Amino acid sequence: MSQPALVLHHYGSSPYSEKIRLAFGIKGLDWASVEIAALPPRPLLDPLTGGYRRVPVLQVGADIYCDTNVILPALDRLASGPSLYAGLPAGLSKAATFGFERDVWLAAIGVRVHFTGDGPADFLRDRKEDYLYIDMSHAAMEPDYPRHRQRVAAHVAWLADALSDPGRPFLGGDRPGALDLGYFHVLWLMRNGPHAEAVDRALGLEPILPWYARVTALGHGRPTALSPEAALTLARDAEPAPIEMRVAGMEAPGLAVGRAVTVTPDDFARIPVRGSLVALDAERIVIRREDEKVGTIHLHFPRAGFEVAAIA
Ligand SMILES: N[C@@H](CCC(=O)N[C@@H](CS)C(=O)NCC(=O)O)C(=O)O
Repeated sequence: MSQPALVLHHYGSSPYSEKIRLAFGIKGLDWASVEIAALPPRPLLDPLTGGYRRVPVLQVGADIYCDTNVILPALDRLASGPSLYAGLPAGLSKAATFGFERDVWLAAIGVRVHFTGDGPADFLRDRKEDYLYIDMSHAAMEPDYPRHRQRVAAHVAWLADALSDPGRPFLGGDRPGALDLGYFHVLWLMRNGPHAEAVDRALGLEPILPWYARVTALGHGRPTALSPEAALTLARDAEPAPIEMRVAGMEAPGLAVGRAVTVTPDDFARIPVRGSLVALDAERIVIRREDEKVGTIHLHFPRAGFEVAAIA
């Protein structure tokens, strides 16, 4: 398979970005790394995303993949290297990851804040107003710490059970995959830093630390730094790739190819992205946008966790 240029827009402390960096490691890929700010403004990313503000974003020429739930299947489809869905049915892996991330994301942030205290004021303001819609200061989250700890610990116990067979180094068996990464990055959010051992004690992580070390050792593949300006040029000079899917089955009235639509996350950072509908099936939505800096681009979103609506 010829290797398309894979560009990841991300920042170092982002757990969802770590999920994708490790996927590059599993697949042994070369990739271009565009480091972005941990909070907006991100003026050199906006032309590519049309307002989608979460991180990471994968760019393959003029195709932009928003959300890790669409990035991982895209990597598997487009890039060489071992499958991210070896050992387990892909649907099981996707469903378990989605459910786990949804159930524990705020609780995991609460656990982290318990051990690390407050971030800077502008960070707290941004996360409250434009991302999580809650106050993630230590003072606001601390009363919920026992509930948050308990919620995460219940999932950790299931994870420990799933990994209890010593002949099973990864969740899918001998080979690492997307499900390992879905669990790992949330634990990484909480453990990353000098307080790791305290987190281990609080959550009962001891039994799964050998697995955690194995996932860490997968590494990040081979990144090369790319400037955001060069990424915009790559998009401008490329055409969106032909897509293999069309609008399929049983959809709401008005969802036809070419129709103006919005695509909006249904959990955090609920900012609608406008475009014209290119394709939609049970797993993915693709919309087309025109931008003066980058020309025509296709944005790809997962169905799970996003709402698509025709614009009246
Ligand atoms: N469901 C999304 C969640 C992404 C997400 O919440 N990412 C965090 C960073 S790890 C984020 O966007 N935080 C706000 C920001 O960086 O602007 C995915 O799988 O990509």
